[in-house]
Order: sequence, then structure tokens, then C-alpha cells
Amino acid sequence: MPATGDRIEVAASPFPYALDPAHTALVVIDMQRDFVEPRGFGETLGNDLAPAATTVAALIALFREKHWPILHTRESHKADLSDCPPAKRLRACAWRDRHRQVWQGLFYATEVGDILTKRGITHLVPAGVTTEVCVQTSTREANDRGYECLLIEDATASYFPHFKAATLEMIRAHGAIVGWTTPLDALSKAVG
Ligand code: TIU
Repeated sequence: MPATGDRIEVAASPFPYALDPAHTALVVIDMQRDFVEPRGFGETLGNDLAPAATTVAALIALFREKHWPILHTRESHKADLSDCPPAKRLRACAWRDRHRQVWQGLFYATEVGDILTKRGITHLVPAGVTTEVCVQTSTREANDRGYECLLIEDATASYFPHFKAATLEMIRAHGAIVGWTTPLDALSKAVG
């Protein structure tokens, strides 16, 4: 296991990522039925995100094995759908989450920033759906707040493959301007 001090070097793009094992959390974004299962929003767009679910499950298993923190998000709307965009409201689907409302970003109008600060988290490993919407917004929000983000390429999915490819490129452009990307296999090999 290549290590630099307390850091673990993970092969990543655009250059190796220095994972800080004591201050790293996995963020599983919106792996919810509406996006990944038949008859959900995803199916109305004609695409299937289910393959990424297998990789997300393996990623969760890796973090559990290491006893590293895992944060799950769920995109949700008010029961009267007043905060639901028209494209989704047409399907009249409401998530009755009384605990919090999560929109496209992980931090906006949520308690996530406080939770991560209290836990001393400085490094985030985002995964989930969809790559160019909630995953990208959340990764950008995290990067703006100083978190070092390593997006797991095969643990995220889009309804449109070219959107996913473009998003991964944008994130790691300009010398990791938003963050790093790597396949799960590279992370698994690095952390042992
Ligand atoms: N979680 C998330 O990405 N919400 C979306 O609405 N995604 C779309 O791709 N529309």
C-alpha cells in the first residue's frame, strides 16, 4: 500500500489522489428507487442506471470494512410538490421525507456541512446518480468548501453517457479544478 505520511496514494486522474483515511467520508448520492428502478423517473427517460448500483454496493462494502463514515442522501420534495420541478411533477411523485429536503446539491439547505465539520471530514468520495446533476453539483459544492473530492467513475451513472463522460472530464480538468476521478478498482487496490 503506497503511503505518504498518513495519506494513501490512489491512482487517479488527472494525477494521484492523496486520501486521508482518518478524515474521509463516502457520499452516496440519491441511490433511490425513482432514479434506478423500473417505472421510475429514469425509465421515463429511457435509460437504466442499475449497473452502477452494483459498484456503489461494492464501494459501500469497502468503506464498511474500513469503518470509514458513509453519508447517504435522498433527493426529496415537499408532500405538496411545491418545490418539485415541472418535469418531475408531471409524474406526481412525492418523497415524504420529514427530516430534510435535499435538492441537487449536497450542502444547500441541508445539515451536511455541520455533520462533516463535526466529524473532522476533509476528504469526500462521491458516488451515485446522476453524474451531471446531483453528483456534479454536490462535488462542486464540496470543492468550493475546501473538501478534496475523489469521484468513483464506475460508481456513478447518467441517463446520457456523453453527459457522464463530459462531467468526469470537467471535474478533473485544469489540474483537478473540481476534484479527481478513478475507478473503484484503483481505490480498492490502494487502500488494500
Ligand atoms: N439526483 C439527481 O441527479 N437528480 C436529478 O434530477 N437527476 C437528473 O438527471 N435529472
